[in-house]
Amino acid sequence: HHKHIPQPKETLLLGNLPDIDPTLSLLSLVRLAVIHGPIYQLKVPGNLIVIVSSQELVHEVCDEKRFEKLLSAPLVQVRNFAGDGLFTAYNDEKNWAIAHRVLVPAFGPLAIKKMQSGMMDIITQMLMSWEHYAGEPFEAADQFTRLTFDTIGWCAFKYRFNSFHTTGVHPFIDVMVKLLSESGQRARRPGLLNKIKFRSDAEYQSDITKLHGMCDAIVAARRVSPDPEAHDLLNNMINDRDPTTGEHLSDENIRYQMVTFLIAGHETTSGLLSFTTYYLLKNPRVLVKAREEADRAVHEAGGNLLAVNASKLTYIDAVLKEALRLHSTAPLFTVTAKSPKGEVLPGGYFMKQGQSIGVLLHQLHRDPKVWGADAEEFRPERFLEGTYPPDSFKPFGNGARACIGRLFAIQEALLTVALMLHRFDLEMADPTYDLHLKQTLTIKPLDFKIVARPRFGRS
Ligand code: MNH
Repeated sequence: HHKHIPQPKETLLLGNLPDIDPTLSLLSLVRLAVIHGPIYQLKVPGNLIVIVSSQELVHEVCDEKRFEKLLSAPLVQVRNFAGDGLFTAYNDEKNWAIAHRVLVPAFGPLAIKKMQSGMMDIITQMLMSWEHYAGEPFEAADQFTRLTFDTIGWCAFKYRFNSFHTTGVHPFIDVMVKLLSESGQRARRPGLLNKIKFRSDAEYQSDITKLHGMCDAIVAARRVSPDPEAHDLLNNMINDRDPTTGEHLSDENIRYQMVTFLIAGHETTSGLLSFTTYYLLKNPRVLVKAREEADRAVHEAGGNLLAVNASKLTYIDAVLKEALRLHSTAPLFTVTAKSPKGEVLPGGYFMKQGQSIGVLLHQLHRDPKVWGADAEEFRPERFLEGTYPPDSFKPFGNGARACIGRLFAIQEALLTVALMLHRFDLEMADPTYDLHLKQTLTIKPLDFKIVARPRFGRS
């Protein structure tokens, strides 16, 4: 017989809904894991979710022969504008397999290396804007969001958002952020209510039309004037054939991939850079070592930023991993049992097919059996010292549905951290600041402000 899954006490009408803070559900899920252990279930109206968070259980649900990605409720809403793009496609959708085969090489090491000059272009713009702040505090997450958006726009489709030339944000970004937040809310409302709220539904639909229009215009322009030297993802999507079927991506699917790269590619990386900066400033010992590595890399490149060898930044790489361990900016991914007969997890817990199982990275990455007694400490060396058991570190998700953009993200973050440490002395605007989180689809530090002063005088 199957074992009962721990569950917080339910209320009569709302089930476990009162246990979850809608503005910061991550911390509610973490609190419940501390109380109820590495597996528990929550009943929310119309849904039952199981949350797992030990290496032992996560290793089990990462077995792709038995478990597969399940689109969570907010991701189903994101399909309204990201369609069958890679991130929101169902596992058996034909366009997922085609786009995956076309895009894996486009996100591979050689292609990403070619994007270094594009990345440096935007990083340099950001650092110039920091000089203009001239010692005035600014919000780290705001700067890094401009950076990652502009980088995706420029490296993926040679489009300039020019976020460092305006105080506001580009209409594209505005529409996108609205759509993402509305999707979260729609996921929490019963379907009928979404239709009844005419005003907001009309605005939602018109925002989707605008977003698609902007993407379609970029594709149309590239078709009219091809740019074989662009070395961007748009060229891959227009020109490359699927090696298996020989098919090209359709214009509609290209549009969905563009929306997907903008969603998946900017908030996660900007959150990573924000948390990394926070931890560097909280841990001066780590900052000193990271800066030595950055100075050495710039020196070895003879000051030529395009020649900086990102693959030599091994300590900064460990710093990024350690930041992702403590705060995975995509804090949860969701899987389900593949077999109609369901699966039994270690401990005797039965998971029926279709039952959503959320992997809670925050707790997984602190599993004391894996990370030891100093799991809460920021200590990048742990990633240089040894190896960890399989599926104990999953900030980029799992298997075939894992992040396709991880090399892109890591190279962008490595170069950004190295350059900002090389060029600036940084400090917290408020030395007493303690980490607070802000959650949308992803997490970021809330109200984290820094001060940057050029190390070598104005350049
Ligand atoms: Mn990314 C999938 C985390 C940067 C494009 N990404 C995922 C998943 C996680 C993830 C977790 C799995 C989601 C799931 O199982 O439902 N991604 C990250 C993190 C960073 C990141 C933590 C940065 C740090 N991702 C990027 C960047 C891009 C990108 C940059 C694009 C330029 N990610 C994707 C795409 C997918 C994905 C596309 C979906 C892949 C697939 O299912 O085929």
